[in-house]
Amino acid sequence: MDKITSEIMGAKKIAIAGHIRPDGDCIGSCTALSLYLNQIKKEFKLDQIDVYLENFGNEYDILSHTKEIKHSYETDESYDLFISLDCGSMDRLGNSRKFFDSAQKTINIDHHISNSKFADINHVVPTASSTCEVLYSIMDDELISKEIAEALYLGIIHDTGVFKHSNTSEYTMQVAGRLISKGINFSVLIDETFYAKTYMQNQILGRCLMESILVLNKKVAVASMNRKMLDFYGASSGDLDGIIDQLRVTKGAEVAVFIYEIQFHEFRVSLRSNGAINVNKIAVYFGGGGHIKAAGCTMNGTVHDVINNLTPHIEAQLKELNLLY
Ligand SMILES: [Mn+2]
Repeated sequence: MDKITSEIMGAKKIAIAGHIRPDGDCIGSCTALSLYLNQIKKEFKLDQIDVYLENFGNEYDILSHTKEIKHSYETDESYDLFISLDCGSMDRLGNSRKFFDSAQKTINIDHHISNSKFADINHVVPTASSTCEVLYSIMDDELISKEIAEALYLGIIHDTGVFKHSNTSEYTMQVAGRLISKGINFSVLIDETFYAKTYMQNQILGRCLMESILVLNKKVAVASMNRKMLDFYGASSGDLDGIIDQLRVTKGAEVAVFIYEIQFHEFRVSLRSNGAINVNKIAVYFGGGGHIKAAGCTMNGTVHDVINNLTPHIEAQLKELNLLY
């Protein structure tokens, strides 16, 4: 912890970035840290704090200062310090990788069990629900404003599925309690960023569920979206949030699989487990990663290739646990 503080103290220009296709925890943690650093800017003699993230949905504009997040990477800026948040590996930094490469020092703050500890200083807490929870634990509670609390709370609710997933700990709830004490409107944050769906998002959810299939003795629920369908709806990755969660609660299913085509014959694969199956192991095998119950990877081929390549790995674990028949 002291290391992180001393690196921040020694830096003038700081870049903050998260993973590609940013989610709530990624956006929340980047926003919270930049607000926090701005708060201590004078005292720490920081000159410039820039946040870089790929485009994300406007539901996150409910947070303060998301408008100041940079989405363009075409700049010659280089930084004294680069802080990576919620990102398990260097390649998941996407376009902000160049700022990582050119920075004097790098810090990696995360909670993914698969984190490859790619920075100079790595603070990875796999038991934490979210990167926002990790950030809270290293921040001075007294310096956490209402705006910072909103950003941290948003990240926690997104990664815990509103305190539903098993990554929610006693500490998570204590942190959430502290954040609530800052006067945030948590009901609005939860509804508008987590549950609210556009008509198009609802249509896609409905279609994915309608066309989903059960395989491996109904233990695995699978849904997919190809490029043509995504283009038809004008959907981006953020419009697909929640589909995997609905698949996971299919009665009898141990694993949920949701795949969508990023570009021709290249699929983003999301995996969720109800506890018995370690989906991180499967995602890591295919070059991805995440958590035991929630992981993802990128795979190539047709939809059928992807499913056919994936299922033997789920089958093997189901067999090992005598869960298949
Ligand atoms: Mn996260």
